[in-house]
Amino acid sequence: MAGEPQADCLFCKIVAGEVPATIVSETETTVAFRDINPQAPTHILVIPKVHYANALELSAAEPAIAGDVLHQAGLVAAAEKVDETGYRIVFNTGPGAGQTVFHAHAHLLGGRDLQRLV
Ligand code: IU
Repeated sequence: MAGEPQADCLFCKIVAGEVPATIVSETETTVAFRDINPQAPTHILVIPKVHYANALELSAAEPAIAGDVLHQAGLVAAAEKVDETGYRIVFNTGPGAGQTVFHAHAHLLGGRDLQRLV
């Protein structure tokens, strides 16, 4: 069923505590943890506890939870003190954009000079 945990999903396993992760925050609807292959001094993934393949599917089915992910990313940015210098929130969507884990997630990147993308 939509939103239910998927047996073969790494991030569902992190939500369930079956795979270890360095968790920096947890709410009723979200978990935030450090990326194992950080691309910046602060590189944190904020994910919904429910399973949707990408941010668009999440926002279509559960707009309030999509908002929670974004809100939580901002709170984590402030906790990491990257809000003063600036940070980037990225939702890779689809293999062509580099998405490798098909459970919606926001990358929060900060702590270094971030090249302008657009
Ligand atoms: P992507 O947008 O789907 O490519 O992001 C997936 C991220 O998940 C990527 O940056 C990985 O380094 C990260 N990750 C992780 O934090 N822990 C893991 O066990 C695995 C991937 I596998």
